[in-house]
Amino acid sequence: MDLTAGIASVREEFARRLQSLQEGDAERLRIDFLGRKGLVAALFAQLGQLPKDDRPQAGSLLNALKQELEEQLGATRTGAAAPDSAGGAAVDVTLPGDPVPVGAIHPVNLVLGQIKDIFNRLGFSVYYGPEVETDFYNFGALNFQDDHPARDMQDTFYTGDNLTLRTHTSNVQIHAMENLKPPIRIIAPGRVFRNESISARSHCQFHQVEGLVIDRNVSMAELKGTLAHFVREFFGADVKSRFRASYFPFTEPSAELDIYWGLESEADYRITKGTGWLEILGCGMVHPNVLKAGGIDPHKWTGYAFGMGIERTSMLKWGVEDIRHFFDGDLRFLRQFRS
Ligand code: 2NM
Repeated sequence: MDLTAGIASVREEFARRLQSLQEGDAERLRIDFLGRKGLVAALFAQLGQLPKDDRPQAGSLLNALKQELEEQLGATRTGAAAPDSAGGAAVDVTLPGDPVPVGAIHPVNLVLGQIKDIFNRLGFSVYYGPEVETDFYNFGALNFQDDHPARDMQDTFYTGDNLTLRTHTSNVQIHAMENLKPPIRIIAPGRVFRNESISARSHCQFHQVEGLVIDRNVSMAELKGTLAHFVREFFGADVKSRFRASYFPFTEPSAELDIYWGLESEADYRITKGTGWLEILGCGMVHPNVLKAGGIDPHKWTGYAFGMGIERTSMLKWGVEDIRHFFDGDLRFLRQFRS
């Protein structure tokens, strides 16, 4: 038989079989045409009977046929063949695809982004430090006395002899004092850890952002102006705020900033303990001992610092009632922050 006619008839036969292909029959079809004793192999066997000069061209025609049939079979297997050429087993490629779930920025990062923006506009840059920290950077340099209760195992996670999971981001400020030359204006965001039992109000991990300014003649007045500006930007221009004297080991004098929350609902009474005021952040003038520990001369430079909890701030901003939501990874919670 003429080889060209043979090729045409095999191709025709293959198309006919493909047309009426039933699910699961593709392998039979492959064996019949492309198997070791299949129709294509039979055509290859005829090559030897051709005149020598005709063999190369006939060979390449056969190779092309083999490749063509393989491709068509491959297409039916992946289901990509159009329905009219592949029969019942094909997939309707015109159907819409499966939806791809779209994520959302975590509310901790959302609030942190807003805080960074506000302080960036005031000339602060962002500075990071380690979450596992030595006693010196987490406590000693921050003017915590050796018998301070925060150093107790009850309150702090120890990971080694002299190593803690940091209990605040204030360790970053000491690194910044050591590594940068004043004037310094930084905010330090990050994860912190406390050995507390987990409840709606407290968690063993949360996030803080702290700030540090060191310059010549920095005053409490500048601290108050900066933080009053911050709360107006963050909570709205008409927010009422007040400074209240407080105590921290690393600052002197120290203060806390409250915003007026209002006393309209029963929940307002509960979260403000009946006062209408809510504590937002702690702050103060950096203690001379802390400047010295960071290698800065307290006779030449003064500074102020502040710190706030990010989850706590987010809970106030959005009325989240349980801090555990931030760490559960529950999409029903997280999707509410999709912008
Ligand atoms: C706060 C409240 C008050 C603070 C102080 C320092 C440092 F290292 F500069 F002394 N960093 N952060 C500070 C002061 C933090 O958080 C409630």
